[in-house]
Amino acid sequence: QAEDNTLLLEAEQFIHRCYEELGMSKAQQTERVEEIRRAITETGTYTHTSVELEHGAKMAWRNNNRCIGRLFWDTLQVFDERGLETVEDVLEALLRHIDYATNNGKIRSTITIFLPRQGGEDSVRIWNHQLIRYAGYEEADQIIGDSTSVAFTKMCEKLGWKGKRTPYDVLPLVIQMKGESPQFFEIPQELVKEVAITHPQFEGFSGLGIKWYAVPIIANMRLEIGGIHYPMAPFNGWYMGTEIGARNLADEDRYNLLPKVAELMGLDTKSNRSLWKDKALVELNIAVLNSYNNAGVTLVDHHTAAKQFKSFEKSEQSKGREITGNWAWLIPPLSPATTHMFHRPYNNDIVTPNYFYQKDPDN
Ligand code: HEM
Ligand code: NRG
Repeated sequence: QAEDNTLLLEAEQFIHRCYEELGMSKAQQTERVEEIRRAITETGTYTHTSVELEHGAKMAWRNNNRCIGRLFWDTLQVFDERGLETVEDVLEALLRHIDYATNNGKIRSTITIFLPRQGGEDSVRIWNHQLIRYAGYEEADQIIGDSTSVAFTKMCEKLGWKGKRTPYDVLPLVIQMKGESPQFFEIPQELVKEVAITHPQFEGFSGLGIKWYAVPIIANMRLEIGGIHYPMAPFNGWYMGTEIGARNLADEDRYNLLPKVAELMGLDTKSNRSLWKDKALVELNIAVLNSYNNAGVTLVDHHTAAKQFKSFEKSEQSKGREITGNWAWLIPPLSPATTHMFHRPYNNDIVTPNYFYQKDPDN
């Protein structure tokens, strides 16, 4: 009963905000809230209309404090796949998402929403962190591939998947329907767009054999709208260059490529004061920006992204909405003080709808 009451309160608050933003009347709001009240009394829950689902997913993006890409919140393409109940249909919808979002490089911000949690139980869960992600293998003295994927890669192998053991093996999709064991499915290669990283001046760069995938599709976050939880709602925009060039490829515990890049540039790696890491970092990021551009794959540099975020701040202010943000996540990992975000504070309060971390599914 107490839980029902929280759900109703959350629903009410969401309906009013959502309908108000969409220019719907007070009468429509009251009528919908009454309908939801009855549904919750009778069934313990309620079902979003497609309009509520679509706008709720957009609000959730707009409310995410860590995202610098929020200017484009209203352009999100929402696929409503709440009707799917078999693993085959779910797989098909995921592949459709990858294909639609990739759009041969002209990336479209997309979310696919599957069945919500019901009576505290998840009908369908995906185990992947992102739909497309490279495997990581722990060898005796090193890690091959992406260290962030080591645990998940082991789990895939336990299910019977076998990777080629290159540094860039695309992991399979692992889907679990309620009451069933998880199943893995290889993503057809032609759906996975990747970009070989080369440098406009340093020719030796291509010899490093670096690549990255085109579309970051976060799959393990829970979408919460009006008290309803969607544990499976993979979403994507496009990359900001630094995510790849200043973190994925550069972090010592990820692909750790700065020493190799520095060597190729002929830098003095013995002296911290040569700033070899900083120089290598800049060139690695230039390589990422150029390579995605040449490949016709959407990606934004951090200066442009910061400007876009500034426009977002202004446009939210003009709509009378207070913006929230997480300073530590909003500032880019390269030259942070060149962006306006560095020089002002952000209120990190969590507003719903939003995307949240959740526990990995039980296996
Ligand atoms: C975080 C950029 C679209 C939701 C981030 C981060 C960046 C970013 C740079 C920080 C990531 C990190 O440091 O690991 C962008 C860009 C987009 C975009 C350039 C282009 C359109 C989206 C979309 C959604 C979204 C479409 C959801 C509908 C989020 C969320 C986080 C995030 C939930 C936080 C992830 C976490 O907590 O781990 N975004 N984003 N973003 N973004 Fe966006
Ligand atoms: N840093 C992660 C991806 C996090 C989300 N970033 C986005 N999201 N751009 C990485 O793989 O590097 N998005 O929805 O576009």
